[in-house]
Amino acid sequence: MSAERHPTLCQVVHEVVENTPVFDIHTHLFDPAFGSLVSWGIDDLLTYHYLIAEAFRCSEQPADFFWGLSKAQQADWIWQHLFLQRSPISESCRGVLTTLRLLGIDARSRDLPALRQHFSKWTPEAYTERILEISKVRKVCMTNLPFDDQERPYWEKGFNRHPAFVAALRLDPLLLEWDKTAAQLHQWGYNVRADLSGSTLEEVRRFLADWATRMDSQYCMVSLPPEWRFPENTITNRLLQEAVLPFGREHGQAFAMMIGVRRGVNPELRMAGDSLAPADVPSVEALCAAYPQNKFICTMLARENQHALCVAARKFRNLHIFGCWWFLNNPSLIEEITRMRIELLGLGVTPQHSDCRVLDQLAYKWNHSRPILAEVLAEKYSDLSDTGWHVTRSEIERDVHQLLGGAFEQFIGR
Ligand code: HDL
Ligand code: ZN
Repeated sequence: MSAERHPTLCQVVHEVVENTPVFDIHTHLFDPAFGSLVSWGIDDLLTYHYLIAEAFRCSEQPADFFWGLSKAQQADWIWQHLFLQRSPISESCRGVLTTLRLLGIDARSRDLPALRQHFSKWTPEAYTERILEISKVRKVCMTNLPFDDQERPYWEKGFNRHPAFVAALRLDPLLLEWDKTAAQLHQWGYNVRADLSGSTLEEVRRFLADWATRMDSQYCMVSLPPEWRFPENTITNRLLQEAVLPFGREHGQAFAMMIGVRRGVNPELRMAGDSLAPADVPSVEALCAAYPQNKFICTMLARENQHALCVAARKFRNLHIFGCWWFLNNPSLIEEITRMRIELLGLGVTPQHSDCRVLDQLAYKWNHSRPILAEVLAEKYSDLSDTGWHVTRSEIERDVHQLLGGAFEQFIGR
Protein backbone atom coordinates (compact mmCIF):
# COMPACT_ATOMS: atom_id res chain seq x y z
CA MET A 1 0.00 0.00 0.00
CA SER A 2 1.28 3.50 -0.80
CA ALA A 3 0.52 4.75 2.73
CA GLU A 4 3.15 2.41 4.14
CA ARG A 5 5.66 3.39 1.48
CA HIS A 6 5.24 7.17 1.76
CA PRO A 7 3.02 8.07 4.75
CA THR A 8 3.73 11.81 4.78
CA LEU A 9 3.18 12.12 1.02
CA CYS A 10 -0.12 10.28 1.30
CA GLN A 11 -1.27 12.50 4.15
CA VAL A 12 -0.51 15.60 2.06
CA VAL A 13 -2.38 14.20 -0.94
CA HIS A 14 -5.48 13.46 1.14
CA GLU A 15 -5.36 16.94 2.73
CA VAL A 16 -5.05 18.64 -0.66
CA VAL A 17 -7.81 16.61 -2.33
CA GLU A 18 -10.07 17.09 0.68
CA ASN A 19 -9.63 20.88 0.66
CA THR A 20 -9.31 21.85 -3.02
CA PRO A 21 -12.42 23.73 -4.19
CA VAL A 22 -14.29 21.93 -6.99
CA PHE A 23 -15.89 23.05 -10.24
CA ASP A 24 -18.77 20.57 -10.52
CA ILE A 25 -19.13 20.47 -14.31
CA HIS A 26 -22.51 18.74 -14.63
CA THR A 27 -25.46 18.94 -12.25
CA HIS A 28 -29.23 19.44 -12.39
CA LEU A 29 -29.12 22.05 -9.66
CA PHE A 30 -30.45 25.57 -10.01
CA ASP A 31 -29.23 29.02 -9.02
CA PRO A 32 -31.25 30.09 -5.95
CA ALA A 33 -32.90 32.71 -8.20
CA PHE A 34 -34.91 29.87 -9.80
CA GLY A 35 -37.07 29.72 -6.66
CA SER A 36 -39.43 26.75 -6.72
CA LEU A 37 -37.19 24.88 -9.21
CA VAL A 38 -34.53 24.58 -6.50
CA SER A 39 -34.61 21.12 -4.91
CA TRP A 40 -33.28 20.82 -1.35
CA GLY A 41 -33.98 19.34 2.11
CA ILE A 42 -34.62 15.89 3.55
CA ASP A 43 -37.80 15.05 1.61
CA ASP A 44 -36.15 15.90 -1.72
CA LEU A 45 -33.09 13.89 -0.67
CA LEU A 46 -35.27 10.86 0.13
CA THR A 47 -37.37 11.09 -3.06
CA TYR A 48 -34.29 11.22 -5.34
CA HIS A 49 -35.04 8.94 -8.27
CA TYR A 50 -32.14 6.66 -7.40
CA LEU A 51 -33.86 5.90 -4.04
CA ILE A 52 -37.30 5.54 -5.63
CA ALA A 53 -35.93 2.75 -7.84
CA GLU A 54 -34.35 1.02 -4.83
CA ALA A 55 -37.48 1.36 -2.65
CA PHE A 56 -39.79 -0.03 -5.36
CA ARG A 57 -37.78 -3.25 -5.18
CA CYS A 58 -38.72 -3.66 -1.53
CA SER A 59 -42.48 -3.53 -1.95
CA GLU A 60 -45.32 -5.25 -3.79
CA GLN A 61 -47.32 -1.99 -3.79
CA PRO A 62 -48.50 -0.92 -7.27
CA ALA A 63 -46.61 2.08 -8.66
CA ASP A 64 -49.78 4.17 -8.70
CA PHE A 65 -49.96 3.88 -4.92
CA PHE A 66 -46.56 5.57 -4.58
CA TRP A 67 -47.21 8.22 -7.24
CA GLY A 68 -50.47 9.09 -5.50
CA LEU A 69 -48.65 10.04 -2.29
CA SER A 70 -47.47 13.56 -1.38
CA LYS A 71 -43.70 14.19 -1.42
CA ALA A 72 -43.56 13.92 2.39
CA GLN A 73 -45.56 10.66 2.29
CA GLN A 74 -43.24 9.32 -0.44
CA ALA A 75 -40.25 10.24 1.75
CA ASP A 76 -41.86 8.51 4.75
CA TRP A 77 -42.43 5.38 2.61
CA ILE A 78 -38.86 5.34 1.33
CA TRP A 79 -37.51 5.97 4.84
CA GLN A 80 -39.53 2.98 6.12
CA HIS A 81 -38.43 0.60 3.35
CA LEU A 82 -34.80 1.58 2.87
CA PHE A 83 -33.72 2.94 6.25
CA LEU A 84 -35.87 1.34 9.00
CA GLN A 85 -36.86 -2.08 7.66
CA ARG A 86 -33.34 -2.78 6.34
CA SER A 87 -29.91 -1.18 6.76
CA PRO A 88 -29.36 1.83 4.44
CA ILE A 89 -26.23 0.30 3.01
CA SER A 90 -26.55 1.26 -0.70
CA GLU A 91 -24.54 4.25 -2.00
CA SER A 92 -27.67 6.38 -2.43
CA CYS A 93 -28.93 5.60 1.08
CA ARG A 94 -25.47 6.20 2.57
CA GLY A 95 -25.47 9.55 0.80
CA VAL A 96 -28.52 10.78 2.71
CA LEU A 97 -26.87 9.88 6.02
CA THR A 98 -23.51 11.43 5.03
CA THR A 99 -25.35 14.65 4.20
CA LEU A 100 -27.04 14.68 7.61
CA ARG A 101 -23.70 14.05 9.31
CA LEU A 102 -21.97 16.85 7.39
CA LEU A 103 -24.81 19.18 8.36
CA GLY A 104 -24.24 18.22 12.01
CA ILE A 105 -27.64 16.52 12.25
CA ASP A 106 -27.75 13.41 14.46
CA ALA A 107 -29.84 10.75 12.68
CA ARG A 108 -29.50 8.14 15.41
CA SER A 109 -33.09 8.82 16.51
CA ARG A 110 -34.10 7.56 13.06
CA ASP A 111 -37.07 9.90 13.56
CA LEU A 112 -37.83 11.47 10.18
CA PRO A 113 -40.30 14.09 11.50
CA ALA A 114 -37.63 15.22 13.96
CA LEU A 115 -35.05 15.36 11.18
CA ARG A 116 -37.36 17.57 9.14
CA GLN A 117 -37.21 20.19 11.89
CA HIS A 118 -33.54 20.84 11.10
CA PHE A 119 -34.37 21.91 7.56
CA SER A 120 -37.36 24.11 8.35
CA LYS A 121 -35.16 26.92 9.72
CA TRP A 122 -33.23 27.51 6.49
CA THR A 123 -34.04 29.77 3.54
CA PRO A 124 -32.97 28.36 0.13
CA GLU A 125 -30.48 31.20 -0.29
CA ALA A 126 -28.77 30.68 3.10
CA TYR A 127 -28.86 26.92 2.68
CA THR A 128 -27.18 27.23 -0.72
CA GLU A 129 -24.26 29.07 0.86
CA ARG A 130 -24.03 26.47 3.66
CA ILE A 131 -23.98 23.55 1.24
CA LEU A 132 -21.41 25.18 -1.06
CA GLU A 133 -19.25 25.83 2.01
CA ILE A 134 -19.32 22.28 3.44
CA SER A 135 -18.98 20.71 -0.03
CA LYS A 136 -16.05 23.00 -0.96
CA VAL A 137 -17.63 23.51 -4.37
CA ARG A 138 -16.58 26.78 -6.02
CA LYS A 139 -18.64 26.52 -9.16
CA VAL A 140 -21.72 24.50 -10.14
CA CYS A 141 -22.72 23.92 -13.76
CA MET A 142 -26.47 23.64 -14.19
CA THR A 143 -28.35 21.83 -16.97
CA ASN A 144 -30.46 24.44 -18.71
CA LEU A 145 -33.30 23.78 -21.10
CA PRO A 146 -34.87 26.60 -23.15
CA PHE A 147 -37.56 24.05 -23.95
CA ASP A 148 -38.62 23.66 -20.31
CA ASP A 149 -41.78 25.72 -19.75
CA GLN A 150 -40.97 26.20 -16.04
CA GLU A 151 -37.35 27.25 -16.55
CA ARG A 152 -37.64 29.37 -19.71
CA PRO A 153 -39.54 32.32 -18.11
CA TYR A 154 -36.69 32.92 -15.64
CA TRP A 155 -34.23 33.38 -18.53
CA GLU A 156 -36.66 35.53 -20.55
CA LYS A 157 -37.33 37.79 -17.55
CA GLY A 158 -33.70 37.82 -16.45
CA PHE A 159 -32.43 37.49 -12.89
CA ASN A 160 -29.44 38.38 -10.70
CA ARG A 161 -27.12 35.43 -11.08
CA HIS A 162 -25.40 33.70 -8.16
CA PRO A 163 -21.65 33.87 -8.87
CA ALA A 164 -21.15 30.13 -8.25
CA PHE A 165 -23.85 28.90 -10.68
CA VAL A 166 -23.06 28.71 -14.40
CA ALA A 167 -25.18 27.39 -17.26
CA ALA A 168 -24.93 24.64 -19.86
CA LEU A 169 -27.28 24.67 -22.86
CA ARG A 170 -29.07 21.30 -23.02
CA LEU A 171 -30.11 20.27 -26.54
CA ASP A 172 -31.85 16.88 -26.21
CA PRO A 173 -35.24 18.15 -27.57
CA LEU A 174 -33.48 19.82 -30.53
CA LEU A 175 -31.31 16.86 -31.48
CA LEU A 176 -33.55 13.95 -30.48
CA GLU A 177 -37.12 15.26 -30.97
CA TRP A 178 -36.73 17.52 -33.99
CA ASP A 179 -40.31 17.22 -35.31
CA LYS A 180 -41.80 18.52 -32.05
CA THR A 181 -39.03 21.04 -31.47
CA ALA A 182 -39.19 22.45 -35.02
CA ALA A 183 -42.77 23.49 -34.36
CA GLN A 184 -41.72 25.10 -31.06
CA LEU A 185 -38.84 27.02 -32.69
CA HIS A 186 -41.16 28.20 -35.47
CA GLN A 187 -43.61 29.45 -32.83
CA TRP A 188 -40.74 31.39 -31.24
CA GLY A 189 -40.02 33.12 -34.57
CA TYR A 190 -37.24 30.96 -35.99
CA ASN A 191 -37.92 30.19 -39.68
CA VAL A 192 -37.35 26.44 -39.50
CA ARG A 193 -38.94 23.51 -41.34
CA ALA A 194 -39.25 19.90 -40.21
CA ASP A 195 -37.41 18.74 -43.37
CA LEU A 196 -34.45 21.04 -42.57
CA SER A 197 -34.99 22.85 -45.90
CA GLY A 198 -34.74 26.58 -46.61
CA SER A 199 -33.00 28.65 -43.95
CA THR A 200 -33.66 26.05 -41.23
CA LEU A 201 -30.07 25.27 -40.30
CA GLU A 202 -29.10 28.95 -40.28
CA GLU A 203 -32.11 29.65 -38.05
CA VAL A 204 -31.15 26.83 -35.66
CA ARG A 205 -27.70 28.41 -35.39
CA ARG A 206 -29.42 31.73 -34.58
CA PHE A 207 -31.50 30.00 -31.88
CA LEU A 208 -28.34 28.50 -30.36
CA ALA A 209 -26.56 31.86 -30.40
CA ASP A 210 -29.56 33.59 -28.80
CA TRP A 211 -29.75 31.13 -25.91
CA ALA A 212 -26.02 30.60 -25.39
CA THR A 213 -25.72 34.36 -25.08
CA ARG A 214 -28.78 34.69 -22.82
CA MET A 215 -27.46 31.94 -20.50
CA ASP A 216 -23.76 32.73 -20.94
CA SER A 217 -23.49 28.96 -21.36
CA GLN A 218 -20.21 27.20 -20.61
CA TYR A 219 -20.89 24.52 -23.24
CA CYS A 220 -23.73 22.81 -25.10
CA MET A 221 -24.75 19.25 -24.25
CA VAL A 222 -26.89 16.28 -25.18
CA SER A 223 -27.62 12.86 -23.74
CA LEU A 224 -27.43 10.33 -26.61
CA PRO A 225 -28.85 6.79 -26.69
CA PRO A 226 -26.47 3.83 -27.01
CA GLU A 227 -27.65 3.37 -30.64
CA TRP A 228 -26.18 6.74 -31.72
CA ARG A 229 -23.69 6.28 -34.53
CA PHE A 230 -21.49 8.65 -36.50
CA PRO A 231 -21.30 8.94 -39.40
CA GLU A 232 -24.91 8.04 -40.14
CA ASN A 233 -27.49 9.92 -42.20
CA THR A 234 -29.93 10.98 -39.49
CA ILE A 235 -31.71 14.21 -38.55
CA THR A 236 -29.74 14.21 -35.30
CA ASN A 237 -26.42 14.10 -37.12
CA ARG A 238 -27.43 16.68 -39.76
CA LEU A 239 -28.45 19.13 -37.02
CA LEU A 240 -25.22 18.33 -35.20
CA GLN A 241 -22.95 18.74 -38.25
CA GLU A 242 -24.71 21.70 -39.90
CA ALA A 243 -25.94 23.67 -36.91
CA VAL A 244 -24.53 22.75 -33.50
CA LEU A 245 -20.89 22.25 -34.49
CA PRO A 246 -20.61 25.32 -36.77
CA PHE A 247 -22.23 27.31 -33.94
CA GLY A 248 -19.70 25.82 -31.51
CA ARG A 249 -16.75 26.84 -33.68
CA GLU A 250 -18.13 30.36 -34.17
CA HIS A 251 -19.07 30.96 -30.52
CA GLY A 252 -16.33 28.93 -28.78
CA GLN A 253 -18.82 26.45 -27.30
CA ALA A 254 -17.59 22.93 -26.60
CA PHE A 255 -20.08 20.12 -27.19
CA ALA A 256 -20.74 17.57 -24.43
CA MET A 257 -22.11 14.11 -25.19
CA MET A 258 -23.42 11.88 -22.41
CA ILE A 259 -23.96 8.55 -24.14
CA GLY A 260 -25.64 5.28 -23.23
CA VAL A 261 -29.01 6.03 -21.64
CA ARG A 262 -31.97 3.82 -22.50
CA ARG A 263 -34.90 6.02 -21.47
CA GLY A 264 -37.99 4.51 -19.81
CA VAL A 265 -37.16 0.80 -19.81
CA ASN A 266 -39.62 0.64 -16.92
CA PRO A 267 -42.08 3.52 -17.50
CA GLU A 268 -43.91 3.00 -14.21
CA LEU A 269 -40.78 4.21 -12.39
CA ARG A 270 -40.98 7.50 -14.33
CA MET A 271 -37.62 9.37 -13.99
CA ALA A 272 -36.25 6.35 -12.11
CA GLY A 273 -37.09 4.07 -15.05
CA ASP A 274 -34.04 4.67 -17.25
CA SER A 275 -31.35 2.09 -17.87
CA LEU A 276 -28.19 1.79 -19.95
CA ALA A 277 -26.44 -0.10 -22.72
CA PRO A 278 -22.91 -0.04 -24.10
CA ALA A 279 -22.42 2.76 -26.65
CA ASP A 280 -20.13 3.08 -29.68
CA VAL A 281 -16.75 4.69 -28.95
CA PRO A 282 -15.63 4.60 -32.63
CA SER A 283 -18.50 7.03 -33.36
CA VAL A 284 -17.02 9.50 -30.87
CA GLU A 285 -13.58 9.05 -32.45
CA ALA A 286 -15.03 9.59 -35.96
CA LEU A 287 -16.72 12.83 -34.80
CA CYS A 288 -13.52 14.12 -33.19
CA ALA A 289 -11.56 13.25 -36.33
CA ALA A 290 -14.10 14.87 -38.66
CA TYR A 291 -14.26 18.10 -36.65
CA PRO A 292 -10.77 18.87 -35.28
CA GLN A 293 -11.75 22.54 -34.77
CA ASN A 294 -14.54 21.58 -32.39
CA LYS A 295 -14.03 20.65 -28.75
CA PHE A 296 -15.86 17.58 -27.45
CA ILE A 297 -16.61 16.57 -23.90
CA CYS A 298 -17.81 13.02 -23.28
CA THR A 299 -18.91 10.59 -20.63
CA MET A 300 -20.44 7.16 -21.15
CA LEU A 301 -22.82 5.29 -18.92
CA ALA A 302 -21.66 1.69 -19.43
CA ARG A 303 -18.70 0.36 -17.47
CA GLU A 304 -17.78 -1.62 -20.60
CA ASN A 305 -17.06 1.60 -22.51
CA GLN A 306 -14.66 3.21 -20.08
CA HIS A 307 -11.35 1.79 -21.26
CA ALA A 308 -12.02 2.46 -24.96
CA LEU A 309 -13.16 5.99 -24.10
CA CYS A 310 -9.84 6.59 -22.31
CA VAL A 311 -7.99 5.41 -25.41
CA ALA A 312 -10.15 7.66 -27.62
CA ALA A 313 -9.15 10.62 -25.44
CA ARG A 314 -5.49 9.65 -25.94
CA LYS A 315 -6.00 9.85 -29.70
CA PHE A 316 -7.86 13.18 -29.85
CA ARG A 317 -6.73 16.29 -27.99
CA ASN A 318 -10.13 17.83 -28.84
CA LEU A 319 -11.81 15.22 -26.62
CA HIS A 320 -12.05 15.69 -22.85
CA ILE A 321 -13.66 12.88 -20.88
CA PHE A 322 -15.31 13.26 -17.50
CA GLY A 323 -17.23 11.79 -14.62
CA CYS A 324 -18.28 8.49 -13.16
CA TRP A 325 -21.81 9.04 -14.36
CA TRP A 326 -25.04 7.83 -12.64
CA PHE A 327 -24.78 4.02 -12.32
CA LEU A 328 -20.98 4.37 -12.27
CA ASN A 329 -20.99 6.80 -9.36
CA ASN A 330 -20.25 4.08 -6.80
CA PRO A 331 -17.00 3.67 -4.83
CA SER A 332 -15.88 0.41 -6.47
CA LEU A 333 -16.37 1.76 -10.02
CA ILE A 334 -15.08 5.27 -9.26
CA GLU A 335 -11.80 3.74 -8.08
CA GLU A 336 -11.49 1.43 -11.09
CA ILE A 337 -12.29 4.14 -13.63
CA THR A 338 -10.22 6.90 -11.97
CA ARG A 339 -7.18 4.65 -11.70
CA MET A 340 -7.52 3.67 -15.39
CA ARG A 341 -7.90 7.30 -16.51
CA ILE A 342 -4.89 8.62 -14.58
CA GLU A 343 -2.72 5.74 -15.81
CA LEU A 344 -3.77 6.42 -19.43
CA LEU A 345 -4.41 10.18 -19.47
CA GLY A 346 -2.45 11.66 -16.56
CA LEU A 347 -4.11 14.90 -15.48
CA GLY A 348 -5.98 15.81 -18.68
CA VAL A 349 -9.30 14.43 -17.48
CA THR A 350 -12.10 15.44 -15.13
CA PRO A 351 -12.51 12.33 -12.95
CA GLN A 352 -15.83 13.27 -11.39
CA HIS A 353 -18.98 15.34 -11.58
CA SER A 354 -21.90 14.98 -9.18
CA ASP A 355 -25.01 15.01 -11.41
CA CYS A 356 -26.80 16.31 -8.31
CA ARG A 357 -30.50 17.01 -8.54
CA VAL A 358 -30.89 18.00 -4.88
CA LEU A 359 -28.67 20.80 -3.55
CA ASP A 360 -27.73 18.90 -0.36
CA GLN A 361 -26.31 16.05 -2.48
CA LEU A 362 -23.27 18.21 -3.28
CA ALA A 363 -22.15 17.52 0.30
CA TYR A 364 -22.26 13.74 0.11
CA LYS A 365 -21.31 13.16 -3.52
CA TRP A 366 -18.06 15.08 -3.14
CA ASN A 367 -17.44 13.74 0.37
CA HIS A 368 -17.68 10.21 -1.05
CA SER A 369 -15.59 10.83 -4.19
CA ARG A 370 -12.70 12.86 -2.79
CA PRO A 371 -11.10 10.09 -0.66
CA ILE A 372 -11.21 7.67 -3.60
CA LEU A 373 -9.45 10.16 -5.89
CA ALA A 374 -6.97 10.90 -3.09
CA GLU A 375 -6.18 7.22 -2.61
CA VAL A 376 -5.50 6.71 -6.33
CA LEU A 377 -3.37 9.85 -6.52
CA ALA A 378 -1.42 8.93 -3.37
CA GLU A 379 -0.53 5.61 -4.96
CA LYS A 380 0.52 7.24 -8.22
CA TYR A 381 2.64 9.91 -6.50
CA SER A 382 4.19 7.13 -4.35
CA ASP A 383 5.08 5.27 -7.51
CA LEU A 384 6.70 8.51 -8.76
CA SER A 385 8.66 8.84 -5.53
CA ASP A 386 9.93 5.32 -5.95
CA THR A 387 11.51 6.43 -9.25
CA GLY A 388 13.30 9.26 -7.41
CA TRP A 389 10.89 11.95 -8.68
CA HIS A 390 9.51 13.75 -5.61
CA VAL A 391 6.52 16.09 -6.05
CA THR A 392 6.13 19.16 -3.83
CA ARG A 393 2.94 20.14 -2.01
CA SER A 394 2.42 23.03 -4.44
CA GLU A 395 2.76 20.65 -7.39
CA ILE A 396 0.16 18.37 -5.83
CA GLU A 397 -2.12 21.40 -5.30
CA ARG A 398 -1.61 22.41 -8.94
CA ASP A 399 -2.43 18.90 -10.17
CA VAL A 400 -5.49 18.45 -7.97
CA HIS A 401 -6.89 21.82 -9.02
CA GLN A 402 -6.59 20.57 -12.61
CA LEU A 403 -8.45 17.36 -11.86
CA LEU A 404 -11.20 19.15 -9.92
CA GLY A 405 -12.23 21.47 -12.73
CA GLY A 406 -9.11 23.42 -13.72
CA ALA A 407 -8.27 21.22 -16.73
CA PHE A 408 -11.90 21.46 -17.82
CA GLU A 409 -11.90 25.27 -17.64
CA GLN A 410 -8.72 25.34 -19.74
CA PHE A 411 -10.24 22.89 -22.23
CA ILE A 412 -13.44 24.89 -22.75
CA GLY A 413 -11.52 28.17 -22.67
CA ARG A 414 -13.46 29.71 -19.75
O1 HDL B 1 -29.37 13.01 -18.73
C1 HDL B 1 -28.72 13.29 -17.71
O2 HDL B 1 -28.13 14.37 -17.52
C2 HDL B 1 -28.70 12.24 -16.60
O3 HDL B 1 -27.79 12.63 -15.60
C3 HDL B 1 -30.10 12.11 -16.06
O4 HDL B 1 -30.51 13.41 -15.64
C4 HDL B 1 -30.29 11.11 -14.93
O5 HDL B 1 -31.68 11.07 -14.62
C5 HDL B 1 -29.55 11.48 -13.66
O6 HDL B 1 -30.05 12.24 -12.86
N1 HDL B 1 -28.39 10.88 -13.48
O7 HDL B 1 -27.67 11.10 -12.35
ZN1 ZN C 1 -27.25 14.56 -15.62
